[in-house]
Amino acid sequence: MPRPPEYLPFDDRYDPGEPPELAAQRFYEVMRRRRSVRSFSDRPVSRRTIEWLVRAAGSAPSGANKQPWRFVCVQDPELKRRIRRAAEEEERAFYEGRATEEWLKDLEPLGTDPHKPFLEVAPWLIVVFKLAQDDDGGKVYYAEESVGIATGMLLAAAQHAGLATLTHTPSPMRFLGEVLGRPERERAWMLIPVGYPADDCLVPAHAVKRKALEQVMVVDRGGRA
Ligand code: IYR
Repeated sequence: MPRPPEYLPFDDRYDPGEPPELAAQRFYEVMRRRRSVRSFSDRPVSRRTIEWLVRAAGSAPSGANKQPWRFVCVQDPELKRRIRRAAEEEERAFYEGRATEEWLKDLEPLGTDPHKPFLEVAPWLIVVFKLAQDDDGGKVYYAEESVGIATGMLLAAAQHAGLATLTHTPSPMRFLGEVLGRPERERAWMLIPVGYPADDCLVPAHAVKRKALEQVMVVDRGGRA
């Protein structure tokens, strides 16, 4: 016989202390100022800070609450050097042939290239892994969606703390599991440098543009034509 689930009263509710319309706007005002940064300062960020970011990410919802993620936080200069070297090798192959013409054209306004010095300069690299299997060998569900949500929450937590991030996806990313000695069931999913932007940090104007609300939001008209 299946055991009935245990339930708890939901009494630790978050109250923003202001109407939702204001709270939602204030959050937007924080998030809209997030930029993907490719020029980092070497200003340190405490391990405690990174722990809070990972706690925030780990509070994400996930399929059957399996929490199919691992956040490997790298600060060791030698590991960062090895990650940079391997990432740049993949990126060279990408820019020099693997990428389609169309892809390269789409990247032009961002000004990206195979050089990734930020992988050594940023004080932390958070390598997000997706678990293909739970740590106990059990199944995971909607792992892609779950890791995506958790990573989005990590980015939001960093922004809220005044820290810059980059959603970096060197492809293929297999080398990350190898360099970091992770088990086979952990699949490298995203590489996120975390730190402060360099004083002279520039961001591509193209990346600042966002679609208008009307382009991304559709509200039903209550069945009226
Ligand atoms: N991974 C490469 C290329 C790249 C791809 C996309 I899609 C971007 O939005 C940005 C860059 C690189 O990091 O340079």
